[in-house]
Amino acid sequence: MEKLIITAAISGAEVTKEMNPAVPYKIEEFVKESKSVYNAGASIIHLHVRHDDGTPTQDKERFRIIIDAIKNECPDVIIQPSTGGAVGMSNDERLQPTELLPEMATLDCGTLNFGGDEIFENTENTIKYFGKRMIELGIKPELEVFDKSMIDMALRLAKKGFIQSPMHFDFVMGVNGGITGELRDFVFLRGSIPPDATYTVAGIGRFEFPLAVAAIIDGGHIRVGFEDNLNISKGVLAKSNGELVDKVVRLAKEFGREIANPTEARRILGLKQR
Ligand code: KMH
Ligand code: ZN
Repeated sequence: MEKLIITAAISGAEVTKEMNPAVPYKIEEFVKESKSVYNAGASIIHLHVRHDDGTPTQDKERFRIIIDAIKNECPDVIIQPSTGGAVGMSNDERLQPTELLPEMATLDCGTLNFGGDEIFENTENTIKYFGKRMIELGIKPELEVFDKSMIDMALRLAKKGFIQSPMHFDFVMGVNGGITGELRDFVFLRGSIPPDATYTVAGIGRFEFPLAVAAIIDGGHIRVGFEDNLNISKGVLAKSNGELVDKVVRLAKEFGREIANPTEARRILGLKQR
């Protein structure tokens, strides 16, 4: 079994300091949270950025400043910018961080309800547009799937040349409007991807750690972080993103699964360091 790649989704676009005071907004807070996850064993940082007041932004310059500041402290960490951004942003607004030529970026594979009146919109043409852009720029997409139909969409678009193989999926499980985080649904998703594909699983809220254990046993990879879950245990806020990564590392050790460093993660995912 390959070593375990841990991705830390340290900020997201929806969670706020009111929900957990450690959610990063300012540059120094992004650096602090990045160091906490890197030192704990994460090799990938899934990155959304904010203005100092917490407003989510896909501004290229804000990404550049925060990525440079993170790389100063964590030189070999893999930065995976979001191209999902926040609900309501335009396609070109969302794509801005790809101009910085990251090794990886997310590629969201379908539209879904996102709670209340919110719709996270990713039409077929949007997915094609993002996929084509990432092929042109040599960026490996992490295919964000919130439901089984989004795997089917990715497989169909791969046949048409908009996504290259081997594919790397992120099963985001437990979003209101997406697939649940039940083990039955995890088994369904993981059985629906091609044999040469890799996957990571991001369980939302209470699903984060049970699904982490499923991936540890199954040979998959794991995403944790404030974007997905703010608590270290029921009713107890995590003090940092690093505390969430620490818990995954402890669980992996219990099951004898070793943790991948960034070099090993690059090999497993076929990334080229720039
Ligand atoms: N913030 C969500 C609307 C991604 O990073 O690609 C979308 C999201 C997915 O977080
Ligand atoms: Zn995200």
